[in-house]
Amino acid sequence: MEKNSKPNEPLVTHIYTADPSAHVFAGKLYIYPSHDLDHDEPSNDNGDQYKMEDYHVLSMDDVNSPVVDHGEALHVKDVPWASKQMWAPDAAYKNNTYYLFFPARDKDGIFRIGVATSPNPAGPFTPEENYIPGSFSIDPAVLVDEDSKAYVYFGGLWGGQLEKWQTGTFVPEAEGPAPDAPALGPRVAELSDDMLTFKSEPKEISIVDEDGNPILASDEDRRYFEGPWVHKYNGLYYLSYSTGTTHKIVYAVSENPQGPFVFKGTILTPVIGWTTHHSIVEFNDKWYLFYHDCELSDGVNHKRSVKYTELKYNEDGTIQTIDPYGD
Ligand code: FUB
Repeated sequence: MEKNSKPNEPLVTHIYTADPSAHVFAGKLYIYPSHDLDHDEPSNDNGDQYKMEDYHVLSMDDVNSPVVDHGEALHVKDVPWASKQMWAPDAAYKNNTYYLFFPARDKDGIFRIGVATSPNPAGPFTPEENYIPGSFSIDPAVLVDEDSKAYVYFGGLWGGQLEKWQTGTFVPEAEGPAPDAPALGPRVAELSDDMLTFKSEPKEISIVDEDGNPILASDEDRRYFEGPWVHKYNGLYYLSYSTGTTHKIVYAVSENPQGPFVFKGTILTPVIGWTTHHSIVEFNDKWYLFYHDCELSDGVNHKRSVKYTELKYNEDGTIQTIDPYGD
């Protein structure tokens, strides 16, 4: 049991945590983070330093309550298809079951997305034998819509391998699009009713500017990099994501869960550390941004800590930009 949580402070300090996916389940806040390992090995652009092996689920009765670490919820050694790198997960509730969606490298080193289930939001979770057929890349985020349809959004550049799937198959040497070509978008797939497979092949999401022109690959302040999250506000779908190399969380809006999404602006300015990754959740009539940074580890990129802060909308539905170190 940790001390009471406070905005912009690590939720827990006994382990490093990152990539928080926050949900309200059974009236409580549950956070599904990555569990960063405390090692001192070198870093590279392939993300080999992110060598996470398991997941811990955190929960809070309220945003000012102590945070409970429910212990190990799933370990890579128990996932028959996975070899390493249990990266950013998400969770969903449907069919009286909690589903943990997670990426990991398969035995050939290719990132895939798996599912594990539990009757309890804190796990432990039992993994399926194989990854979701047709899945690839990283950072799954699941939206269960008001009509009960469920969508999984995913994809990440560089270590996340998204650019290697441009032809529909894995091409190890493939690079991203030319600077003046449309940027790669995240992928979306509707999930089957049992949440274990894709209903159809994943589609690429288009992100456009206010004039309807695709955001270009060279536009690193706005183009998609990794870490998608979709939430609904006033009937609109908000797709937020990391811009990677420019270290922002930005967002785009659509009337359709599968897009196209129109770019709107910045939610979170850069945090301490290379990666930025977030989720957005409504709890007790307020909205919260969960994010991570590397303040606790003095800037070590692979030793991150999950934090939260309140998120506010303007009258027109746009989101107010958050500076995590402002007053
Ligand atoms: O935690 C490993 C990777 O770092 C995640 O999958 C990315 O979103 C980035 O946060």
